[in-house]
Amino acid sequence: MPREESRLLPSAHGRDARGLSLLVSRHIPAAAMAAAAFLCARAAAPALLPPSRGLPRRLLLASRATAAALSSSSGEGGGGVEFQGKVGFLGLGIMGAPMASNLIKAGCDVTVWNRTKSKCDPLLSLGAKYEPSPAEVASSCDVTFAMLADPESAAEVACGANGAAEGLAPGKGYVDVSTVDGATSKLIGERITSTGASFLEAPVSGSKKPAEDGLLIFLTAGNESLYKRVAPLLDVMGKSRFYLGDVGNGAAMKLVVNMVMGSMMVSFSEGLLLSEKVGLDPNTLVEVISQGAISAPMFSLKGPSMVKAAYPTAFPLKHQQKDLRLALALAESVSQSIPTVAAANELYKAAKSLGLADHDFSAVIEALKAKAQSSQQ
Ligand SMILES: *[C@@H]1O[C@H](CO)[C@@H](O)[C@H](O)[C@H]1NC(C)=O
Ligand SMILES: CC(=O)N[C@H]1CO[C@H](CO)[C@@H](O)[C@@H]1O
Repeated sequence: MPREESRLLPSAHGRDARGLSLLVSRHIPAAAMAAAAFLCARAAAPALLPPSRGLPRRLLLASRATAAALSSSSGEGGGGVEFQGKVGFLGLGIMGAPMASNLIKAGCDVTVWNRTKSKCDPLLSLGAKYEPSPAEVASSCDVTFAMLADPESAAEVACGANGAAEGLAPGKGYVDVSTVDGATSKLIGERITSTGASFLEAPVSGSKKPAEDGLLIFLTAGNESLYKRVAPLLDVMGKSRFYLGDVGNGAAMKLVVNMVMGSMMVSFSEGLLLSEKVGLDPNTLVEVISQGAISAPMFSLKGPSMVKAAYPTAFPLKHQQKDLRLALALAESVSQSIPTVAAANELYKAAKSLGLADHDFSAVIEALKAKAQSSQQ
């Protein structure tokens, strides 16, 4: 086996984790990183805890016993979820709301919080409870999930004033399912574990629709016993889960997956344009691809609208470009060449300068069209 390949992930995220933090910090506005670091560092000082409402000891013990019982029996489809504790959910945006709602529908005892309180109402009507701050959710629940939009809000909700860390204590768990960079994830993890609670990084692969359908893919890293304890909850919200080792590895896995996705989309775009140029119907190409070994839901989902030059945003182009940039830096940190990704990155950059940053990343095809036009002139 080629040595370079087998070393890629471990060396990038194990002993050489600093490389990753460095490169990852480039995409986060420096001020935001500093803020996250500040929040987490400041909060690491002994927290000024409001007299904790403390979790009834019995409940803690009960949920531990359940977790222990669970590790031997794997999820049966039937009745309720095999998690008896209370579950907190912070952040009820496009992803968080359907995820929390799936937990409630599965019979979990769920307490929610969102900065905009009205976002909680649909979940309260499904039977969720409400607490006015992340700290209060964390202190009243056994395990708290967080789904925030970006690294800055993930750090703020975990480590800021009235943040989850202020309500955590030994025996409790915090699962961050937001997509953050490895460096922020480590900061959050350190703050959470400083309370004696355990931490799991668990970014998801999949967007709005899979979240609604309970078909997400969890890429987890961090405390393995917490992973086992929350597995039944992950199984309610997702179709598969992976445990990847040290905190930071979930973020890295998501980066590699998104890197592959970015170059696939460019390749697909080139095919659509070429088929049209040589007099084929690009819709037929979409159909042919969907029947073969290279079929992918992404092509079938986005192909028809791409042919019509429509790019309704499911994953913004600027985020795709950012992930390619981070992937290039990651590859550089282990001296791996990724020429296709480098070329794809240039096209996404061109698409951004055409004003397509907030469109779906499939709009990258417009950058190819622009190139074709300028070479005709
Ligand atoms: C996981 O968390 C538990 C509870 O906080 C702790 O006792 C255990 O040492 C942690 N495991 C690891 C590998 O950090
Ligand atoms: C901090 C927080 O949870 N904010 C979320 C509240 O809900 C809106 C939209 O539903 C999200 O966009 C916010 O991120």
